[in-house]
Amino acid sequence: MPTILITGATAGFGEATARRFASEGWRVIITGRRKERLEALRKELEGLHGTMEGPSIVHVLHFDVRDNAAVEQAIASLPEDWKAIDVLMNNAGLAAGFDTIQDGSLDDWNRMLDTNVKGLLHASRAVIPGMIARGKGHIINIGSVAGKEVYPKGNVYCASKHAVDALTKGMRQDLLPHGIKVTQIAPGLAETEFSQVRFHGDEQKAKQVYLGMTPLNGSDIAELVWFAATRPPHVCINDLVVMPTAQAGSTLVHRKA
Ligand code: NDP
Ligand code: 8X3
Repeated sequence: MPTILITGATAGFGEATARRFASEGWRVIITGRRKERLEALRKELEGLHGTMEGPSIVHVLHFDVRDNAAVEQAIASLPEDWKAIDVLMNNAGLAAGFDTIQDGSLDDWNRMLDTNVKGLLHASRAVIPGMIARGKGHIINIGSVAGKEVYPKGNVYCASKHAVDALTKGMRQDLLPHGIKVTQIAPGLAETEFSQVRFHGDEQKAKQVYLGMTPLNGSDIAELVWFAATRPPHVCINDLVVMPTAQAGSTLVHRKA
């Protein structure tokens, strides 16, 4: 069975994608910083989709994508029969803060750029050599509509997702001779833990983001990852932009009173 490695599988899109792929019989490498969540998810998915006598279908790697040495060490530590990663989902990411550029916090900026841009590079750098050696593979980067347009107070988050957009194109060009597919999925408003993180745990502010409209959810994105990953070998989905029906742009959302 094929293997997918998902960065940021403890919540939101990554967790939903782990559930989706495990339910389809794929082997899933789940990663993130919150180890207890990873272990709980592993147990649950093994219970639902594994067999007592068969090999495990979920493997846990615990690392912070910002720490290149930790990423390298974790990927190198994979048991021999887990090393052939077919799909890498670069999903770990966050927005921190919602401030004008003149009021932004340096700590928030570093968290976003180190996670969304450098974290994606660290995971890719650790996985790509194996894909090149096998002459196949698929990298699925989770960008955002914030990587397609800039909105007020989105400044550094938007810059980080524009970087994901550029890196997706650059990776596709450089990996072309190696038969490696590179896809970007760019969602609009989706209710996960994203806004809780962005507003530093302020539940009220987080809820307001989705007030009066139906946002996307983790399963909606997992479905697109599944679609992209299961096209025939000669087909690469380059870029998928997806918004809730109630959204037509970063600042254009139709809300019911
Ligand atoms: P969640 O906050 O629900 O999940 C984020 C995941 O990223 C968690 O599993 C978290 O794991 C992981 N993560 C964050 N920082 C790190 C780190 N330093 N090292 C390792 N893992 C990390 O958010 P979403 O599921 O919504 O977000 C997933 C991706 O989708 C992000 O890249 C986000 O920018 C993007 N996105 C989100 C949208 C939305 O509206 N929700 C829309 C468009 C794009 P842990 O904390 O355990 O490490
Ligand atoms: C998350 C979507 O609109 O909050 O990337 O930037 S948005």
